[in-house]
Formats: sequence, structure tokens, C-alpha cells
Amino acid sequence: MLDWKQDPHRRYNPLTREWVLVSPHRTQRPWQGQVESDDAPQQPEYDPECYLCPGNTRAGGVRNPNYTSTFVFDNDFAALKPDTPLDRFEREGLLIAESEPGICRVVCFSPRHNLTIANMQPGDLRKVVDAWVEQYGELGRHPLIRYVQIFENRGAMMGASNPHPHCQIWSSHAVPNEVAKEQASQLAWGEARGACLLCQYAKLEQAAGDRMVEENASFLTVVPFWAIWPFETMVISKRHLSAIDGLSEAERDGLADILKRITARYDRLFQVSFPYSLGFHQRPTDGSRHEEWHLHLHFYPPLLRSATVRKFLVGYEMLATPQRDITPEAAAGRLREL
Ligand code: H2U
Ligand code: ZN
Repeated sequence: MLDWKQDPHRRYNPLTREWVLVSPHRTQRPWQGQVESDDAPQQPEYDPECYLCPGNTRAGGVRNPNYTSTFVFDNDFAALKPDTPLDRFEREGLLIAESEPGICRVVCFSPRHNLTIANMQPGDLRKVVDAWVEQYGELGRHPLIRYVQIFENRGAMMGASNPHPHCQIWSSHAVPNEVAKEQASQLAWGEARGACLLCQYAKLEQAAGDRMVEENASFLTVVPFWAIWPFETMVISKRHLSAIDGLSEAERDGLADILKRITARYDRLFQVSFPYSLGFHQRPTDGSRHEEWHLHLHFYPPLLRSATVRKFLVGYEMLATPQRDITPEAAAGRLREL
């Protein structure tokens, strides 16, 4: 009999239809690799050098208003531009390129430079949720925009350029890779089984319990059975909703609550302001109903065993298959305890 807690095995991700290698016995191995410093020194409430703080001038020369809650602006260094003409290039099916119009924005969560989701007030976080819903609607209504990707890079380790609490929105003409994979899987699942993949998965995890981190009335947080990052989690809406524009008032509060809870758990895990990339996955804004889509968020945090030892996706993982050491069940157990 295989010992699923100890023996090497691989697990299937039904959302991407890809595999992850799980090697729990490797947590025994010694570590002499790179140790990074905790890059989150105490921050002031207002930083005169910060380009996101109220009243300061941004790199592009524009001055921020003296905003008092959330603040949204067009990214001064946007990766996508709305006036890009539609065009396509192809040679023998080998060289293919498409133009990519889009709109990139930055959302400041709070005027206070030294806050994070974990230590913002629930009422203020609710305003962030409202800003996300508004932006999803506004950008999604643009005739060229078919997907609105809301994401946050938290911490210098994840490439965040600034500790001021903020996220980015990249909205594009094309549906991005990860979203397209999940969409195809959810669609195929629905066609084959007449059910929603994530509705079914959420119920299964609630019943099993060992990968559950927590839940409130509207959302649940699990370490997915197929997680790649050591303390990866997925936040899933309990109701079958295709996107954040379907959230009720109570569910918007519920989203703010569950995000504050999981980020607070992360911060307690290694006693550090926990780095991660966070992102919503939801219905493309191409005008179709997309009943197959089930609203969820992914947290991809890199820390592995302390504030200073992180996971990299290199070697075998770049060339073959992603791999994890600590089991998702053990990771969920640790997060639940905090
Ligand atoms: P990150 O911390 O995830 O890098 O997000 C910050 C974004 O803010 C980044 O995309 C933009 C950068 O282009 N930015 C401006 O739009 N104006 C500025 O003055 C500096 C940074
Ligand atoms: Zn700031």
C-alpha cells in the first residue's frame, strides 16, 4: 500500500488538466541554498517618496489627489494600450502573432502607506471589493476587452515595486493562458457531467476537511489537492457565481472577511509580512454568459519553511513537472492552527 503522506506520487489538477509531483519525504533534506532577508522593514503611515501615497507625484509626472479611501488610475507604464490596432501575422502555422489592445490600471487599497489586506479594517476592505467590482464592470464593457485580470503582487520577493497597499488590473483583448486552460476544463466538465467543477470540488473539500483552512457564509479557503506552491490556497465562492459582478452585498462583505482572514494567517505563519501573488479567475467579458465559470481566487505564496527560505520553480519544474515537498494536507493543517 502506498503511504500518501510519505511516498512520491503525482496529483492531477482538473482546472488546468496538468499534474504536480508530490515528494513529501524530501522535507527531510538539508538546506544550504540561498537565504533571503526579510524585506519588510517597518513602514511609515505616509512616505513622501512613495508614488502611490496621496498628494505625491507619480513617475509619469501626474500628481495623486488627496484620496481618502480607494484610488484607481491608469498605469503610467501600461503593458497594454487601448489604441493598439487589431492585427494578425502568420507564416506556415509556425510564426503566429496577434496585436493585443488592452487597459492597465493600478488600484490603491488605502491612503495609508503601511497597511496590508491583513491589517485593514473590514469596512475599508469592503470598499476595495467594491472598487474591484466596479473596475471589472467598467473595463469589461469596453468593446475590445475580453478579460479583466485583477491581481496583487505582495512583497519585494514577488516583484511588487512598492509596499503601499495596491493591486493591478490588466484587461486584454485575448483571454490569457491560465484563464483559457481553466475555461476549457470547466466547460468540458460541465458538458460531460452536467455539473459545475468547482461547486462539486468545494463540496468534496468541505466533506473531507483535511485541506480546508476556513470558511464563512459566502466563501471557503482550501489548500487545493493539486497545489504547487507550499502554502498555496484557493478561495472559492460557495454560491455558483461566474464573476464578482454577481456578488450580493453580504457576499462582498464575505469576500473582504475571507481575504483578511487568510492573509492574517499567512502573516502569522513565519512572523513576517507574507509575500504572495493573488488573483481572481472569473468569467471573460466577451458578452457570453459563461455558465461554466465559477468565481475563485488563487494565492501563490513562495515561502517554504521560514521567512527567508522560498521555493523556486526551476530545473525539473521548468523542464518537466512542478513539484512540492510538504503535502497540501500538512500545509492546510498548519494554516488552520494559526
Ligand atoms: P507592482 O507593485 O505590482 O509592480 O505595481 C505597481 C504598478 O504601478 C506598476 O505596474 C505602476 C507600475 O507600472 N506605476 C505607475 O503607474 N506610476 C508610477 O508612478 C510608478 C509605478
Ligand atoms: Zn505610499
